[in-house]
Amino acid sequence: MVKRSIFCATLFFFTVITCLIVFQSPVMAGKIKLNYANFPPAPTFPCVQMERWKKEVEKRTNGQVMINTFPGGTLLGAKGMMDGVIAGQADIGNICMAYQPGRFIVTNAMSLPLGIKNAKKGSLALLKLYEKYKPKAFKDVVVLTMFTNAPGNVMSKVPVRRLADIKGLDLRASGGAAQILKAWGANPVGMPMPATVEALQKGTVKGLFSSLEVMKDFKFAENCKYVTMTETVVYPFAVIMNKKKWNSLPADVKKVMTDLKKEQALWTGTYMDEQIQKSIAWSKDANNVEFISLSAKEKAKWDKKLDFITDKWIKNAKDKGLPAEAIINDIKAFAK
Ligand code: 3IO
Repeated sequence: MVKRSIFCATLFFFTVITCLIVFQSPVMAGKIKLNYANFPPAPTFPCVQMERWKKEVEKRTNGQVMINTFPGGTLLGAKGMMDGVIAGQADIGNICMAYQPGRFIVTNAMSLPLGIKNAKKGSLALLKLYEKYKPKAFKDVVVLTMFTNAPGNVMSKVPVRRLADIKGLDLRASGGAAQILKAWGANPVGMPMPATVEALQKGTVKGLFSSLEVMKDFKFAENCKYVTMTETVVYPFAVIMNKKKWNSLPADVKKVMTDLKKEQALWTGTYMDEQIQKSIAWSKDANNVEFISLSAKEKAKWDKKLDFITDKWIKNAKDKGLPAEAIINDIKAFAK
């Protein structure tokens, strides 16, 4: 009797184990682990969109995929992101293309003064641009999504009401925006966004040029009491994946990520535009920031100074054999 029950128990045990191995292992929770690197701090929009993507992928793959996120440059920093992902130091990474203007010529055309109105339009236009031209710069990675920030404005410790006020002013900008600040007469100081916190505190710069959500997300409103509304140029971002890692993924996981590509661009653009409104309100109400609008006549003067920038990009892109005018016309049409 005892012998028989031991036999039954043993049989039952092995049957359960066999079932687990045969039926469960292909969808065992967290079987595929991916590392996702990001360069700015966790509360900023590139990291908020990262957490949203992580949550959606884990949900839609029924936990088959587990994503470990690394905000704040803890796995890879702003400048080493692209090469780090190509080398496999992280499986996934978020890059700001403006930090390497010469490397992403086609997609960086998004940061020309073309009048893109907001991050939602910018993000969808950027993704379309990428899908149409499939730039060589991305040949060693797989693009999971792309998005832009909202148009840039001047945030400063001193008021900038007219062109004369910006002359010689030390303002932080990312790679691509330096020539815009220079054209206005400012003294551009190049550095990635996370380095700006210390530069403002130490006084190495008197302000910065970027999208306004940073007033709240980086608390720049505590240092910069003036914003001049220039509403000029967005920056393109991309979320990229190591190619070998991508190739190792099962088809159903690849499908989940591919299906998320455009949805994530739209989600991020929408989130960014909403965050701008909250940041403006917080800057005004809690930090007494003055928002300066330029008169139509003054704005026309500022805009005119930037006319040569697109012409210069076209000439350079043509020299590199790119269909430069078509790219510019496409961006304008895609961003409508
Ligand atoms: C950016 C980068 C990291 C976190 C928040 C951000 N908002 C806008 C940017 C883009 C950027 O680096 C820039 O120069 O405006």
